[in-house]
Amino acid sequence: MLLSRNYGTWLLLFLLISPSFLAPSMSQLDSPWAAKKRHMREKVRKMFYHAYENYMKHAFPHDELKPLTKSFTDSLSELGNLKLEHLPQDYNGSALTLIESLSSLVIMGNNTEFERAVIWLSENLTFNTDARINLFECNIRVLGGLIAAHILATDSTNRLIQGSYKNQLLNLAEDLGRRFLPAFDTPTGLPYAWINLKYGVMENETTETSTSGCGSLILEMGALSRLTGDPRFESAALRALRKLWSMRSSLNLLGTTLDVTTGEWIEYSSGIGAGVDSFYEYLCKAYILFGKEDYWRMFHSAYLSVQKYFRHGPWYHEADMRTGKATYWQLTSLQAFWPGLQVLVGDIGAANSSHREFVYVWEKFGVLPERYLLDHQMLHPTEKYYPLRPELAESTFYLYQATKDPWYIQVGESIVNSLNSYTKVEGGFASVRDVTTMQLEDHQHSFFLAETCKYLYLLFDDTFLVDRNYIFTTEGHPLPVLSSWHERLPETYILTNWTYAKSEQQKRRASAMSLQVCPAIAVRSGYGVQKIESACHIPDSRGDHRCFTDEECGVDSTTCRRRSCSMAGYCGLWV
Ligand code: DMJ
Repeated sequence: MLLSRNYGTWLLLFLLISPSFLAPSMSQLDSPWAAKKRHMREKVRKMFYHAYENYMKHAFPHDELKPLTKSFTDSLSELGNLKLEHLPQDYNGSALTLIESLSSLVIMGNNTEFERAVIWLSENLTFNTDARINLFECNIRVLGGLIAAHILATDSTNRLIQGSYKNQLLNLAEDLGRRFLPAFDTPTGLPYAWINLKYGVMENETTETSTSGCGSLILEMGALSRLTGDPRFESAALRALRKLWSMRSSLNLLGTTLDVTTGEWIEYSSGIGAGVDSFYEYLCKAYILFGKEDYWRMFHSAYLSVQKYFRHGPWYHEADMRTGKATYWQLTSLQAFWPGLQVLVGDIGAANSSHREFVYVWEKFGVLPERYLLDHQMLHPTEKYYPLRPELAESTFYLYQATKDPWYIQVGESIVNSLNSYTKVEGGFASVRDVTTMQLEDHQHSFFLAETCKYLYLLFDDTFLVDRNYIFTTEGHPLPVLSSWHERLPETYILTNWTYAKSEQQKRRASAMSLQVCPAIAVRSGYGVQKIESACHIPDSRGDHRCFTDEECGVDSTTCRRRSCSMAGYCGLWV
């Protein structure tokens, strides 16, 4: 393991930031795909402004737009599906969609509008409000949005504001971060899911939270500490993350919901989707952003367990954290971020096959339904909606960056066309209530501007990333990878075991990470031959490999193929 533990991530990071990887060559510019990309980029730009301008006209400074009735909703306080009881009469919202749009404006080159927005927020935004907000949602959307915008505003290469900007967004972020801190005051250090911005944790507040709710705070809070010099934000988030990790099972699996006062699990079943998704994402990205070995170790063990216990071919089901036994066979729209994360660690083969399954379901329905029952091959009866989620566009962007395979451009085009045909209305873009009828719902979520449009735009035009080194938070807000934020640099680079990704021009070295996780291989190192654990390996039920049915056979560790039971009653790769 010691051999190439940092290798995949750093290699991909190198590839993602390398100018030759990003900058289009002349022949690329001349290719038919270049024209297609320019055309699609303009289509996405129009989509973004249609959503943005309608928000500014009908909903700003409230949180989100209701595109069918051209009105607004102050949804920040209701995010996480709980209703707010404490919204003051004069509450005007938090301009959530504007904050979420800031980095997208810069990526699309609209510095003037960005500057206008920064000035407005500097003069008008306040968090001293009697509003009960969801910590996770407020962290990824508001804190993340402000921090990313502050960094963009102070980055001289953007030629933004400069003179007139006096760190107002950072001051707002710091104020918000301070209001988060009382949530962490629990016996376990795991934060409450809900907090009142003005009064802190409320009486009789629920003690239930989710794994992603308390385990995906480290990027924003860590960045806030690095920017302000106040270590309290990063330590609170890190303490919670460590506590959460200590609650893993012997299989290195976590559940979905837990109690922050007792540190006991409430829901033992989990997968890679709702309630857990960004926990995995933040372990990996925290390692990239802060360079701490701890994050990598946690991520690596967690990733192997996901591949081992949740993966079934290209699909990911849920499993009980205690036994590893499958619980729910469901594909959810949120899971579609996973191939993007796999690209970051270099497991491109696995990313590609799972991405294809999500594309298949997207094409089947025209958009991605919230929940699809894999065992019954049917939609979940009550979760037939598509709220303009970004995850498939996000993974498509990562896979295109890594492979330059034009097929991903076609996938992006199909996503754009579906969004325009099914969800565009005069007053913006509306969520789909039921993917079987394409009946719409009166809500344009802020992540449509923060993520969906941004990833689609970057898929067709990555100019913003050229010569830059950013990672994106789970809400699509860019944070720069700075050596000054790293405690130390990666230890080893191993120049063996390359895998190759398809490209327009030439084979490009992608990563050896996929060889580390699947299949099992033997690697020579200074310490002799090491066997690398296979993530796909599932042993046969019996040690002597005897069987009566295929179900008693496992998955071969080297080829990752399912073994079957022969006529003579032995498990093997018989077909
Ligand atoms: C976004 O708010 C974030 O990506 C979050 O992590 C989960 N997904 C939603 C959008 O689908």
